[in-house]
Amino acid sequence: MIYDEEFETLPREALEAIQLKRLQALVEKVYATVPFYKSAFDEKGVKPGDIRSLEGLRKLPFTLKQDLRDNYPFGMFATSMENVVRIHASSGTTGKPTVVGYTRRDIRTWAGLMARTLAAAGAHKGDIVHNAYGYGLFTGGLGFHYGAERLGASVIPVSGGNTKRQILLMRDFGATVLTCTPSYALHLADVATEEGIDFKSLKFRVGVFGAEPWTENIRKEIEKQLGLDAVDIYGLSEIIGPGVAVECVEAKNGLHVFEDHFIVEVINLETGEPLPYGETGELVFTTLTKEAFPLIRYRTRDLSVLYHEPCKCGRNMVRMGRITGRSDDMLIIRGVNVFPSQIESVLMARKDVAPHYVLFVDRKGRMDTLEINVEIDEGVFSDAVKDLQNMEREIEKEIKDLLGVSCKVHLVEPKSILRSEGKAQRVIDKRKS
Ligand code: DLL
Repeated sequence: MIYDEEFETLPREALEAIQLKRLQALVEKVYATVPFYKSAFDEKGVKPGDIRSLEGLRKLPFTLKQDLRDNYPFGMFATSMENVVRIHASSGTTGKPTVVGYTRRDIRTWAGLMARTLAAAGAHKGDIVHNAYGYGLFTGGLGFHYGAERLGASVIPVSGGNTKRQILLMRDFGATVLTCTPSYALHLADVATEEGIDFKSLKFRVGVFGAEPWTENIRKEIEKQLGLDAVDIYGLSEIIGPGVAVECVEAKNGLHVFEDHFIVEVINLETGEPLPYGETGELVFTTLTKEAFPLIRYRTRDLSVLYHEPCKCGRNMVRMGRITGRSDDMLIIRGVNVFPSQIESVLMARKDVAPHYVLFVDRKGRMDTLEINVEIDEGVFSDAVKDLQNMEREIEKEIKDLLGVSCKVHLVEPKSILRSEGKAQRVIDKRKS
């Protein structure tokens, strides 16, 4: 179902007219209210009145994560704190948290976008949403919560943790929509099996999974183990939280970006030049309707690709491909650029290992080392050390063939890798500590 038929199916021209009007109002506003933007615009010699077309966006400066840190905590807000009704923050791996604020209208906008998101994923009024995204400073829990209520579904604000009890609640309440990170979805399935419950016998029809990278193979694995349609959702605290882009359940092929609220660009990492449709680069977003914390050309460091071919669901907005990595999670191992997602694709293409792994990167002397712990699939019964060693060598060869780096693979016992209730940590780079 299309929740916001009027906007989600707008012809390109009408959509761009709305974007331009909103962009012009936005630049006026941030120039007048956010000292950071006044000086960034002045430095580039651009005035709000110079933005006469959407192409004019290219004249505007980028905003970097560092700019948010420099203005910690509330320095980027475009309204006085009196109008801010909600604060969220994301911790990140280093330094200060990134702090974001919402006015009352921002919360309404966000709820509307999340209702669209859930509807695109196939949820509707009457559904029971088991919301296992974390509640708190993280935007996942409350973002889904408000969206589900707006849609008219019943939401169970279960948050992360206490997995056994979650299984019980899912079964007894008959939830039909599951919302959590993809890694937690797999963990839920494992725990259900341990509890003697076949996850597939539960009432779930669809799952809306995001907040961390995952791959097509993980999607297949989740769909097989959980017996539901697994849909990808993308978002980040800085832009609004979840609700920036989502796949439709009809096609499950690329995430529709809600372009009446966000302008999306993909840029070349080195030059900062916008790239044409179909080319991979860094995603950059400009928020068009946010009041408390608007952002101009925010560099997300997430890598993806945009395409504009029409989708069979009828939505007209540009689609982005699955996130294939982050510009800052790229590991350089002995000079070779390696994205964890590439290693995951090798592992997940195999039937004999489970979708649970950790990469350890270290330096011995002058040599970078890469070791991979991956759980053996429970269905593989061989205890013969020789068989397991052969499997390890085989995986090492596949990785070497694909990426050109040698590594050491260790098969570990099923369920021995720590499960996360939120975002999974899959890379431990000891060179950084
Ligand atoms: O993760 C918001 C969110 C909540 C999205 C629930 C989806 C579902 P942050 O904690 O600020 O916000 O983290 C944002 O997570 O820049 C990406 O690197 C990553 N990320 C989010 N969704 C996806 C996805 C939320 N579908 C950061 N695929 C982003 C890959 C994702 N990475």
